[in-house]
Amino acid sequence: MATSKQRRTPDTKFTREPQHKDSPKPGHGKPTEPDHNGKHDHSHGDERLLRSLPTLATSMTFATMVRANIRAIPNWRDLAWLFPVLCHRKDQATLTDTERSRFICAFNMIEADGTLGQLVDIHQDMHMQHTNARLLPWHRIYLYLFEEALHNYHPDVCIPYWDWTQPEQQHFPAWLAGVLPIVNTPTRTISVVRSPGSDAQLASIIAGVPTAMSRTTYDTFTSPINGIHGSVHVWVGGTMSDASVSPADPVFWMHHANLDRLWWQWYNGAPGNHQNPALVGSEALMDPWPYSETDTRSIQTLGYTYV
Ligand SMILES: [Cu+2]
Repeated sequence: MATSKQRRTPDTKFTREPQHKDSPKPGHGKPTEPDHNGKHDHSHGDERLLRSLPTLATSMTFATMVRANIRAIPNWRDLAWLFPVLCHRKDQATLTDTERSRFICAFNMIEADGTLGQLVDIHQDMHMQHTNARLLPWHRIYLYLFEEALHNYHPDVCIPYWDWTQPEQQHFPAWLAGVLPIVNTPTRTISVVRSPGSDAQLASIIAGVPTAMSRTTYDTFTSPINGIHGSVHVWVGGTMSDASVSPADPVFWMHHANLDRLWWQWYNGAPGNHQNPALVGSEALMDPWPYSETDTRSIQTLGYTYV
């Protein structure tokens, strides 16, 4: 049983999953279904979403009730503040105390309903989502599903990003230091622990970001980003340094939101950067979910943006 108490040695951290050239896991070769109206619907009526997050279909939170009856509410269109069209993922350093506690509250709620534990176990499974071109698109869907689960409790909560490219954020976010959840998965109980390295070590890991951002092909961009990604996991240490348990730490989501943000920034940057990962066949399927690489090309279509 892999718990955070059995910490792995650095050589097993984020390097032990095979390259995407390996034969795909059987049973995940289903083609994705066409979207309704050719447009991705990220409302809770999305069948793909309900299949991916069955708890959403069975839970009856305040948010679920309001959503179900929203058309019966007078002037429901004025409720955009409550259910914004795009989730605004903000820099963690800019969050108010209320925004921080609402994020942690929503995190704890999806731990309590079992969704988080299921997501953690899926991350442990081998979906060829690391050390290859699938890292960014696979985790884009993974974060999207996590955020949708948060919305079941707090429709206004979006995943904060930890912008470790900023020198003033090159340390572990202080407001999270005391947040050490115990996460139950269908198979395990994970007690989150950390042992962050020094600020200087983090700064030196991050020093490779500008070079990565200047690359003009997806592969040459994603390769150094992949390395920086893993190094930050190891720098945080403890639970974060072990891919079989890392999503139990809330900072996992904030770290990956920043990677996702950098990818989006790179994609919309210099002409020539608008490259999508060259994934074909089962590689392009973000298993175990029925989303494909093409579903990951627009963050607005997935329902969020970075501010
Ligand atoms: Cu990661």
